[in-house]
Amino acid sequence: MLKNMDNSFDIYEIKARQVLDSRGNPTIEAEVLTAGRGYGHAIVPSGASTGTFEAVELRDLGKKYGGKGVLNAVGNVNEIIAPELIGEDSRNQRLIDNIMINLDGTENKANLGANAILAVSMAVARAAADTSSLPLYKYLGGCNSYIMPVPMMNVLNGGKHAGNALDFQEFMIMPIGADSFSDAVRMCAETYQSLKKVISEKYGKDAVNIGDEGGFAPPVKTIDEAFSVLLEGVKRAGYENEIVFTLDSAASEFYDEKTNSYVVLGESLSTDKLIEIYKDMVSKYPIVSIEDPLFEGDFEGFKEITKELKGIQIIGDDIFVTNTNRLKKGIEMNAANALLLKVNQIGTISESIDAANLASRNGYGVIVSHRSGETEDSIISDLTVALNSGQIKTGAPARGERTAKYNQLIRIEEELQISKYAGKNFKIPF
Ligand code: 2PG
Ligand code: MG
Repeated sequence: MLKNMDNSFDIYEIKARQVLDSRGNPTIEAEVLTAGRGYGHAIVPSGASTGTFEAVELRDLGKKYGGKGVLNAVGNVNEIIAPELIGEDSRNQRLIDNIMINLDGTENKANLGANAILAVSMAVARAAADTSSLPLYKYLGGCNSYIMPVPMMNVLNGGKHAGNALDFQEFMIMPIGADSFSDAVRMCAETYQSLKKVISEKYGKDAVNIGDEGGFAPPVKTIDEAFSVLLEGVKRAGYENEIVFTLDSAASEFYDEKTNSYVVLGESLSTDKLIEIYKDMVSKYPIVSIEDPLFEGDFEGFKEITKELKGIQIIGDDIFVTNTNRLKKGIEMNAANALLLKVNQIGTISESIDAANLASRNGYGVIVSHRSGETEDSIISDLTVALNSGQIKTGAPARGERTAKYNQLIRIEEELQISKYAGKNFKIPF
């Protein structure tokens, strides 16, 4: 039975289905229609180097799609979530997210699936924005002025995202010297092309194959080798003074719990030794930021490295998992000084915004981020502008699922006419 539809923002219909992500694995798409014919849809991304404390992605197991199907999550939307939300005012994002959280009843959304809940949460925001005739970033942001983010573009892939021997997962470029966001995209795209040439000359044609996030995955082994290739690419493009580097070690992936050490290139390293390597790295290369330098459980180590690498942005991804409780602990301890924000780590738009606000209020930077398994959905582009986060990480300037985000930001910049690009005089926000 349909509840009464009092106004045009009331949710009239919710529908989910199974579609594919950029790695060819199934994921969930939701559509929401309001009584006023506002429409929103959203597709959920999926990680590979996932944090242990992330909200749970519900998978079907069994034979189909190697167990990765999401038909149970789809069923949860269509049969459990939809009947509860129909008739609710789509502008009540927090209420709607709370209804789903309560329906699920677990701490980590394991029951209905964070993927099921997030698909609806995002599609509701879009449907409400559409009913308001507002672009999503304005609907969510409600600000008078907006900042266009500096992109962190992942151009060299390693770790779980590539088949090479590089232990560190992402080597990214940040065009802080660009004049605008679209200029930043141009500089990164040119650098990407010159890096391709450098790699092909150095390692042969078959070394320009790419990893999951569109960056190259050449057979570099050492960190120095990776940075020297990267530097050469940047130099050839002519952006030595405009582009700086940022790294995502994703250290949980090469941490060995049994020996409490990090296995890099087959060598076992203590936490102190690894911190020394980072120190050496930042003294040699123009690195402004390091994500997950240590494994997800090491709050003390994060505190130590944040102190030791003063002036460098230390981003918590797997350690915080966009969860305000874990972030609070980090803030109290001075562990890291920035939050990587991934909507599917926590599972609703309201909780993602809470995490961003908590970070900002405490002087922590916020970097809105994609996942390695992505889709054509570009909601994070609107979100980064809505939050005025000033930084976004969403892969290489190549492959449709990555360029979808950059292209949406180009559109937003054009529409805003007056906006500030966060890269000019980029300062680590603390
Ligand atoms: C990360 C992400 C995105 P994944 O570690 O920051 O780059 O990777 O989605 O595989 O967790
Ligand atoms: Mg990460």
